[in-house]
Amino acid sequence: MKPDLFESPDYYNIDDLLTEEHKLIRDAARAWVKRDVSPIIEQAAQDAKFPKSIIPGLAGIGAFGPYIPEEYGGAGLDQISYGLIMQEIERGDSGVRSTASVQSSLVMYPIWKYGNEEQRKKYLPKLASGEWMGSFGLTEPDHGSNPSGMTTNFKDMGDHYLLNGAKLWISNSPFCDVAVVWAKDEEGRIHGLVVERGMEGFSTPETHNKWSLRASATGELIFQDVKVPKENLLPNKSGLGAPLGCLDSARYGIAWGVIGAAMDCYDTALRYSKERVQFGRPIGGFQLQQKKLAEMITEITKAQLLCLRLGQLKNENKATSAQISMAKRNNVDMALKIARDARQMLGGMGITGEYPIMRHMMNLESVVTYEGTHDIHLLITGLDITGLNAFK
Ligand code: TGC
Ligand code: FAD
Repeated sequence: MKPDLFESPDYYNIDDLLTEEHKLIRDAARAWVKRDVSPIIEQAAQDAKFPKSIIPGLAGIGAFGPYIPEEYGGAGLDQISYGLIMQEIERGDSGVRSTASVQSSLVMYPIWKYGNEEQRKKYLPKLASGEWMGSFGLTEPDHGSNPSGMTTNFKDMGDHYLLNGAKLWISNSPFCDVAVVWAKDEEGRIHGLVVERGMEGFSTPETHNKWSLRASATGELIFQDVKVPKENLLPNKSGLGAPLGCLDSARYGIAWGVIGAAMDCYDTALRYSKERVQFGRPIGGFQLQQKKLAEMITEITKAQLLCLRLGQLKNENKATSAQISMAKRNNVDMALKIARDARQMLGGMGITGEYPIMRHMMNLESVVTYEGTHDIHLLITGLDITGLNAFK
């Protein structure tokens, strides 16, 4: 792969709206991605291997639990810092951001919010340091967009719970040490349970042959009569709103993250357009190429402003689930369209691993599907503005 020459676009001087702390955190994450992710990520994606060597570095930039309080090992940062870290990581690769999103928003967040003090102390510091890695099991083979239909279940056996079922499409599953698993009790109410690697009957087979998120490990979580200690049930929230609350946090991070992927595609295409000569001129001088670049920077700028405002609302605890959903949908769609246009601008070179664009484009095909598909998010906005439920 070519050297990482990334220069971040900031067409509306949005940096002026960030604090010095935000910029320091963002720049540290950016420098780490340039140094430790860019040189290895193309090969990791080609080999379809999650590069475990970067786990300590992710912990070092505060990517595991950016907003979790410091007393539990988190970085204790605000929501805009969290977003900026996700942006920088996804500028490197959506799969690496996935690993950080799952660890922070889908594993640490529910333990912090729905767990008791013992559970927080047991799990959060090890997850923050990357000593333990986590996964989040909501989706099942027959229940993706409709998680309320899940069949994974547990029975109260007196001194423990007996867990049965299966989860599919689970990021980090093949190497996770702990999994936050959503399952129904005997009354059909959904609860979160922390399942640990090594528990008998718990297995995590990897899903192979993905064309997308190849540098992220995806797999199943299978539970066959797993005896889960009673102290592993998250006691402070149950019902579908519990896992959906975690998704709010992860979707927010994705809305920021994909700006990073879009910026990398735009920056690469802009540089290429000034260097690549056809018909005796740099292709960047042709109107059709300029139209693509002009639209890209416009959409990136709009996405940056959307996220900044959403971050302010999150910091004030005022962001609604529907607002977060809109930002996830809009920004992923924006990034995917930019990746497709940028790839075309590089002609044949655009399909190679010499440049990051095709990898970003393929990754974004997963990002537009997970954490709620594009269409599901359209329906969330539709319900919010009309009051009429078009899901069912
Ligand atoms: P519905 O009846 O609307 O809601 C059930 C209860 O949940 C509450 N609620 C929420 N709470 C918090 N945050 C949200 N975003 C919430 N949305 C709804 C709701 O108020 C209600 O509470 P209560 O107290 O009245 O019971 O539920 P529904 O069954 O109609 O489903 C709604 C729907 C379709 C929007 C939802 O299920 C959905 O979002 N589906 C998409 C599924 C999804 O996003 N799955 C993601 C799996 S995890 C993943 O993809 C990780 S990828 C990670 C990576 O690698 O980065
Ligand atoms: P389906 O729900 O079967 O949807 C198929 C199509 O039907 C979609 O286009 C959808 O928009 C449409 N559709 C569904 N319902 C409606 C409706 N009511 N109206 C209109 N259209 C509808 N899940 C986890 O729990 N944890 C993870 O860590 C995780 N990581 C993932 C990593 C990857 C790489 C991928 C690809 C997925 C991951 N997922 C994870 C699962 C992801 O959240 C689901 O794939 C997603 O929610 C969609 O579910 P599905 O694939 O079953 O599609």
